[in-house]
Amino acid sequence: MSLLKEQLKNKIPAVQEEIKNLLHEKGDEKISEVTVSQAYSGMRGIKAFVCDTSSVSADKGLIIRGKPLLDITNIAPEEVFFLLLTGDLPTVNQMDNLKKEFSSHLIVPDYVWNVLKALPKDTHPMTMFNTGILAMQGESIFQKKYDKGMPKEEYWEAILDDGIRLLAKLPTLGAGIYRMRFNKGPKIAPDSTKDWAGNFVHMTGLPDEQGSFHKLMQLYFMLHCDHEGGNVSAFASHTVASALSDPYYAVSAGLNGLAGPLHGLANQECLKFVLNVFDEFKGLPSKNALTEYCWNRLNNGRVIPGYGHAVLRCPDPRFSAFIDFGQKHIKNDEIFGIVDLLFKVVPGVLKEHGKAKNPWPNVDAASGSLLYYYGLKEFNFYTVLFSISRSMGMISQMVWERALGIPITRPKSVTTEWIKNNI
Ligand code: CMX
Repeated sequence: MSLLKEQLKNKIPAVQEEIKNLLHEKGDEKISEVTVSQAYSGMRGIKAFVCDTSSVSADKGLIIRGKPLLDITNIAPEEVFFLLLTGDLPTVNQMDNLKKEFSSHLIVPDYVWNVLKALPKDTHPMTMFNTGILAMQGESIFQKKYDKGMPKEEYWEAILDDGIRLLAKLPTLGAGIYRMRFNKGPKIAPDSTKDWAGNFVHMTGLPDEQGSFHKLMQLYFMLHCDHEGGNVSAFASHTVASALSDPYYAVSAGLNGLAGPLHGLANQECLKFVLNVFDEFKGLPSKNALTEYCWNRLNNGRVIPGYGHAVLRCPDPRFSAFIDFGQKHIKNDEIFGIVDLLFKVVPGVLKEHGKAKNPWPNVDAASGSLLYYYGLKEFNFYTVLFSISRSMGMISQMVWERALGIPITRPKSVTTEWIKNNI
């Protein structure tokens, strides 16, 4: 048994017991009330379910298992996955063991590539990525064991087995799609001696003599790993998994939500916006010119991508971590300069505009300029990178939901007629 599974096996019974007692003591207490306007506006702010892998505070941002994000930006993606699942950072032994487990499941089956080759040449990389995941559904251990009558207590283990196998393949799938979709030549085989992010960099075929692109991808895959349970992708995958659809179905469902421009696709939209600024002004504009440019966009009824958030009310610490990286590694780059200037301009513009509740940058505002610098210029690929990372959070949440026996998601909707007659 893997050391990760062993650690979870040791932890789960105590958490099950704790929650049983909590339900006994406080089961009838209220944690939220729902107003009519919340019912018509994306259920914003309603506390309606539990997610322990991470939480998002309006004024501090992402906190992973009690650790504020900016305290742990140095850890590797494999470490953050262990942390999301167990609440602990792995020991050296546990980390080696997890890396070995990932390394033994790197190969994406040939039939997946054949399915992807059959798609139109201009298919969006997110469609290819999600199709690739769904095509592998027949590999699911959970589904096979379920068909044979697996007892409920074993669900979480089968979800974890599927989750590790799927996560291990995602850099291979993503990098293969990158090369296929953007005519970069034949796929590059994974290297089982490399770590998760390093393997991705290796398989893209992009140059990285100094190792800085590897460092960026480690940070990128770490920062995007989870954002509590209520965002579109996490909530979609949570809902689908609650029907006991296996992780291939549930992760792909979540990522279909991530592909929306108000969610993960904002990273593509954001770099597109930054490059448009660059083209318009043939370089870095003045502060006044950029302010006017932003107002024109708002007046045309378009959002400023990479700004605003449903929960955050401060600059996103994931944005700050990327800006720190940029200041260290690509300070004088002109595209990065525009991102930096937007940070000085957009919050003031959005405040004056008066609509967005949060005028500050989110995770998607800075990442594109860094990827672009390192040669990953095809911005409609960027949400695939977000997806590779966010799958860690979805899978961690799923493992715990099955371990705790959380039932099928089924909130009650009401009709407008009901509101008129009953409120
Ligand atoms: N630019 C312009 N208008 C914005 C805005 C922005 N960046 N952010 C919010 N607004 C507008 C909303 O469109 C809304 O307008 P209407 O009343 O006309 O519909 C109004 O301000 C109020 O919205 P809000 O309550 O502040 O924000 P929501 O919780 O409804 O939406 C989000 C949050 C992220 C979808 C929104 O801020 C947005 O569209 N941002 C730009 C896209 C983006 O960066 N998304 C990525 C988020 C992070 C991620 O999931 O990856």
